[in-house]
Amino acid sequence: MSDILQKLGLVPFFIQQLADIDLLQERVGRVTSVQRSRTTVVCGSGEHLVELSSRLRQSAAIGRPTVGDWVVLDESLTRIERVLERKSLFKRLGAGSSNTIQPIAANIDILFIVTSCNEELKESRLERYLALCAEAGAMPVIVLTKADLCDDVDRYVERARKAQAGVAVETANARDPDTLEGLRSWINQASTVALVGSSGVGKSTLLNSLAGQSLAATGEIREDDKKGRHTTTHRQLHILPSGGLLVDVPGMRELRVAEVEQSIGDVFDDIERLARGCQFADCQHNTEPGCAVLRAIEEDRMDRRRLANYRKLLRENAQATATLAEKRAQGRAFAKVVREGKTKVALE
Ligand SMILES: Nc1nc2c(ncn2[C@@H]2O[C@H](COP(=O)(O)OP(=O)(O)OP(=O)(O)O)[C@@H](O)[C@H]2O)c(=O)[nH]1
Ligand SMILES: [Mg+2]
Ligand SMILES: [Zn+2]
Repeated sequence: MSDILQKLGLVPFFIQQLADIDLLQERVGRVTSVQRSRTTVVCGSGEHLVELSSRLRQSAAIGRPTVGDWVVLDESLTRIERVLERKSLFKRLGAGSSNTIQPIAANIDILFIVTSCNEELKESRLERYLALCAEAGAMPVIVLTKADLCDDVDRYVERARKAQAGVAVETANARDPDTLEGLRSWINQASTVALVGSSGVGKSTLLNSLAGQSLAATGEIREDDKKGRHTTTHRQLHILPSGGLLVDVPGMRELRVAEVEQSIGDVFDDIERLARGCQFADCQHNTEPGCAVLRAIEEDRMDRRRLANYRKLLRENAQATATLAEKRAQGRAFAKVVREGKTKVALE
């Protein structure tokens, strides 16, 4: 196998999907960026700017190649013909009213959920990222940057740890490579790590420090509210000189969930365990008598904010899931009308 494919993380899971290995290895590559209609794929023969086959162009966003995907190109290496089955996919419901699932990064092993040791850290946002990470099939690591600007790092670590039982938490000064040993221990030769979090938390700074060179631009944050200025504008897969792959993702403003009920349950396993002790099997932990979750809150064993966020995520998820199902049913009905119309025309 070519050295570059190995560096890009071509592991048996993908190789076994290639029927004709000798032929396909020349045409197989990994998507390193997608900017509007320009998709960049790196193959054994180098980097190629490619188009999508008409079938892929017409497929739903989720089926189109995204950053991190393994793909097969046509013979002229100018068009993506096929997207290999994904090992994992980090996705969210599109911002605004679009109601489409947007893929963010495919085939990632680990998600670095980056937040800072200042007022930027919000437990509810972490819980949301963790639910999406569980759904993606990736391993989460919460990364707390700006530890150098904070004199009470332990308190932030403790808050982050509570977001999900057993979740790994690492602290860092993203600007200082000597403080990144904890993070490096999660990155190995063929693994892909995606960096997600709000603008200005230091994702690109981490990338540059881990790479030992400036691969991405970084930007100052606003002094008044500590928010970033959305310096990174597109997702990009980078190969680290020391091995391993990092996907730098622009700061996310909105992180809507859909079709993640099971994963919400994973993140809030503590609440779901308590709920088994509620008097009513369908207890909403609202005002019901005999509610074990409310009792835990009264006895300070559970955080009121955490319960509120759990319920909020479940509600939001149920609504969005129903809307998506409706949209899909409409799409199917429309396709049927078109199909039947065509048959009729053919018969006439
Ligand atoms: N002192 C200190 N500054 C940091 C740290 N991490 C990031 N910064 C600074 O914070 C600012 C924003 O960093 P970026 O790396 O551009 O943030 P980003 O997460 O990539 O932001 P977007 O690309 O907008 O999503 C820069 O001025 C960094 O130097 C840190 O751990 N300590
Ligand atoms: Mg950035
Ligand atoms: Zn209850």
